[in-house]
Amino acid sequence: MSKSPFKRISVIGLGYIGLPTAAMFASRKIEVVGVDVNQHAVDTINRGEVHIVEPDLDMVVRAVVSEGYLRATTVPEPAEGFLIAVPTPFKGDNHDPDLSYIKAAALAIAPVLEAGNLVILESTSPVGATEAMADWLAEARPDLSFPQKAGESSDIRIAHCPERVLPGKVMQELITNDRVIGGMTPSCSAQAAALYTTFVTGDCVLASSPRVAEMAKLTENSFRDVNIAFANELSLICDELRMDVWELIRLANLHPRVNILQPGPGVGGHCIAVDPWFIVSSAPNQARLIRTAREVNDSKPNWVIEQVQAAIADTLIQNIERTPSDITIACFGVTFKADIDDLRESPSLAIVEELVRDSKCNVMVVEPNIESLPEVLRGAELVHSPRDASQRCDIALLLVGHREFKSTFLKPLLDGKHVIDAGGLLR
Ligand code: SAJ
Repeated sequence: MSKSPFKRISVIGLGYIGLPTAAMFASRKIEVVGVDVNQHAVDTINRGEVHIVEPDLDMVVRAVVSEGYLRATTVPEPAEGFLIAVPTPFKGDNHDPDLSYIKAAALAIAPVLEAGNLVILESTSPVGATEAMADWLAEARPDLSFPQKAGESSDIRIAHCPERVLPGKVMQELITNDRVIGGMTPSCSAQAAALYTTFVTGDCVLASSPRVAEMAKLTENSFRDVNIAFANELSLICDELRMDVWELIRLANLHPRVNILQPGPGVGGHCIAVDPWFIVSSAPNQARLIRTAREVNDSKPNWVIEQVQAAIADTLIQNIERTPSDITIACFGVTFKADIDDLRESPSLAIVEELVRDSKCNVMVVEPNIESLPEVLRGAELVHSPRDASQRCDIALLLVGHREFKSTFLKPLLDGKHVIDAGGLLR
């Protein structure tokens, strides 16, 4: 870590990445102006509170707002460095990237840009997005020179430095993870590296271009997606061959060069299930494995639902007096991964949603991390006690391995129940 040459920076987009990043710079006594289009987020932050859940973030935001180092606003202000951390969702149904948030952020800061400023794109982006951003800025400010035309002598420096932090460990990984820095010129990279070394203790590694840095981030998440797809495919094969996939993976992983990930109900979150499509969109004819991995992971929730339907049919056959409304299904976990409260893009939530809508059974949701069920699960019952749910259910659908669902505790409770262990909770 070193003393920053930057005295005042601005972070555009105060979400899951932007707010922790803004708070981290502010904690190093740099004046940070946070900008967001969401007035509620701005007001919340200015009260020293947070609108997102991330361990330790609330504490840091409270401190830096009260000390005056972090302030939020809806209107960009001049600064020496700008970091853009806005969403890059899909456009339409085709999985093509939507750069409109990046464009809107670029056009919002353009009027306040001054010669000598650094602009960093942090949003996970398809290859070419940083160059597109540079073009939008140059169009908006013909009075300034940009690296795509002026090279090293440009007034404005531009770089792509993708965020790579794991939700749930953001405040720790922001500091310790290595950073990939892709400047449009060597001095763009050098300036960006100088900014991050304010708090990053990992290495700031320079990429030869923003395009390689963009691709590196997409590659990391695609690597993980392809490996999870391999595990998910094994779970289907094992079901067909009547084997326990968890035992199989444990045995195969004894090999020193094999490290298979875990199958589950599907891949959730907004990163791993999204980013591989950006590669497919850029090189559709080459990215065949990456596309297939996405399809394998996306089809896993339907397979789990089929397992539940088979269990319901089985229960009805065993007792012909019963109807589906006499059957209770307990679903263990609905968040997108273990030990968080985030329901966004959760495959488990999608599974339970369909069961509530179509199964005609009573559905219990056992979820220790949320206080109330979302509207899409209206009709289901939220239960906090795994013991209570286990006693009352006919079918136990195990989805997310929260720490409250330890195998040694759960296994005896579920004795005699019809168990579908999609998340490997009993392994
Ligand atoms: N999952 C499995 N099996 C596994 C591991 C994960 O089914 O063996 C599932 C999880 O249950 C979850 C999904 O995959 O539904 C994604 O979870 P995750 O913990 O693997 O990753 P994310 O989406 O929370 O964060 C990822 C991280 N990327 C990598 O690990 C390569 C993080 O470092 C990135 O910064 C983040 O995406 C991002 O913002 O892109």
